[in-house]
Amino acid sequence: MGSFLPEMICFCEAGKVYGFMAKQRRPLVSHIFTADPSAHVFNDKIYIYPSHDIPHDAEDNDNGDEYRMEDYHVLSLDNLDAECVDNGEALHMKNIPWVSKQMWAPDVAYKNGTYYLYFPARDKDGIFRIGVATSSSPVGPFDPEPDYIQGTYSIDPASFVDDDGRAYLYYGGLWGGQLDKWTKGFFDEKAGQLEGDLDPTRDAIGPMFCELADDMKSLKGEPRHLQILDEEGNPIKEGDEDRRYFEGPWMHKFNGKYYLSYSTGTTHYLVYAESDKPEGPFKYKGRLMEPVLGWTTHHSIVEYHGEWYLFYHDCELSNGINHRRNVKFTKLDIAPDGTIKKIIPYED
Ligand code: FUB
Repeated sequence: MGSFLPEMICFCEAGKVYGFMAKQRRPLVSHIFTADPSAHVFNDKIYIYPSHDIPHDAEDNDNGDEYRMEDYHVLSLDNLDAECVDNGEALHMKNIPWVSKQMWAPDVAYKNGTYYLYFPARDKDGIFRIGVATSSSPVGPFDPEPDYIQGTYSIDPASFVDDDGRAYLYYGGLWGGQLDKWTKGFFDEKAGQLEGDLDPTRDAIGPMFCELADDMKSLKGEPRHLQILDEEGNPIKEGDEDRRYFEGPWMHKFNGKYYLSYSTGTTHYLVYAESDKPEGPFKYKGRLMEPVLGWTTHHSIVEYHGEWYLFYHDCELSNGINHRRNVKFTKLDIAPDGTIKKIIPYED
């Protein structure tokens, strides 16, 4: 990658820390490490809900133990040329009774005057669950529910409120995210799909999907796996690491169709699939971003003033340390049929 450095300095004022002047493909803030950006437009401003990486010197492992996050900060942009504002701590795990550690990638939904922050964390038994916290403000502080959302497990919740007001949760991630430990219908510590466990003929595990109940704090019905099909209509196999679901789901709607995008994990791509319905089945459509610097890749897609943007992260500020990430954005070109022009992160 190039050796450019962001041009703006970071400064503090009245208890708020500001980031860099927003520029495409540059870190939005540098005073903290941030990742997994879920971007939304509320009241004509862009709000970004990232993970907050904690620096340390321990080794990485396949369990994701290096991702030790304890709280969330909400970032905001008044417009795409503005300074990125860190609105301070919005939620800390010390205030959530069921959480033991690892507050991973969050997302937010807005409904009827309330903002709902969905977040994964390990419960007291070390099992990843999804919790919810509420606020009357998009930047929090968020008030957590005392227990996790019953029926949930794994990581990376992405919420989607459709035009008809129905709200959905997409979630799940392999390995450290534990989705591959639930294939028997219960949590099996010994199960998994690390490289040596892959069966190239078996259908890949799809992300979880469920409608949210009217209270937005519980599930309506049973969560189930989404199907992602190839061009011939066959389920993508778990050996197809260039296309199979790994983690980081996102849903956007474009010209009446539903687009599920996600990370392929081991091959480090962002890819997407299309459906006529929020619950799928989804047909694989293509790759939307080539690998970034760092192991993980995790994104969101948002429309702002009639244009579409990809929010994502890489490890530019830490020069490649996997758990010291920084969020960025870039403009997306989407054709009328929904095809997304692939982003090559350090070119074009
Ligand atoms: O930030 C921790 C984990 O790394 C996220 O939950 C995954 O999506 C990956 O980005």
